[in-house]
Amino acid sequence: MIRVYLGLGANLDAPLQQLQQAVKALSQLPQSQLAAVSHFYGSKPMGPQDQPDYVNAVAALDTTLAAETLLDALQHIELEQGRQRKDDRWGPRTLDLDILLYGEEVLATARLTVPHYGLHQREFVVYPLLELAPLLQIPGLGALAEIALQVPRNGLTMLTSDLASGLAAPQR
Ligand code: A4P
Ligand code: MG
Repeated sequence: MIRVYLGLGANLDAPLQQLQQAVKALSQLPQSQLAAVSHFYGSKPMGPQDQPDYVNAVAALDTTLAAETLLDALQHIELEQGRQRKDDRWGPRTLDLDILLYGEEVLATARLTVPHYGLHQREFVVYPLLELAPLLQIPGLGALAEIALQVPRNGLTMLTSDLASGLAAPQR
């Protein structure tokens, strides 16, 4: 089994529910066991500011799927949840699933850059990941806890389950 960390993000069509549904889909992946999911966090959009705030989380998955097979499965989940790939970089989306880390491997293929290129600069990745793995070492970058010292929180808020259920409540 390889320990993989995945970044989850959504900012369209009830993002909290998108993340909840994604967690369920991850728990059903073949050859895999969902080991842990961080709290959900509210975060300000990186990139274009004229888009809604995001909900982000990080999941730990133990798997025997090859990295590109896992990527296929993640992209399938994104599409199932209504993701439309557009050209606008960093634009809004119903669901984004990124492979942050695949064991200790460093991958640079046409389809995969692992560790994920933005991992160490994004508060919405660093802090949820720190929650799951405070002692984690990032290949090529060093201790996650040290990296976090350099990353401002930028308004990142942990969504408590009360708040989360409030936000997820259907509109009346
Ligand atoms: N790809 C390469 N490496 C990886 C990897 N480690 N994991 C390739 C997943 N995919 C990887 O991805 C484009 C291609 O990247 C894939 O086909 C895969 O082969 P995509 O999901 O179609 O495109 P994208 O996600 O729009 O592009 P990008 O540059 O990955 O966007 P980001 O970096 O994910 O940013 N603000 C907040 N607060 N929270 C967010 O989650 N997310 C984004 C998207 C913008 N602003 C955000 C957030
Ligand atoms: Mg992506």
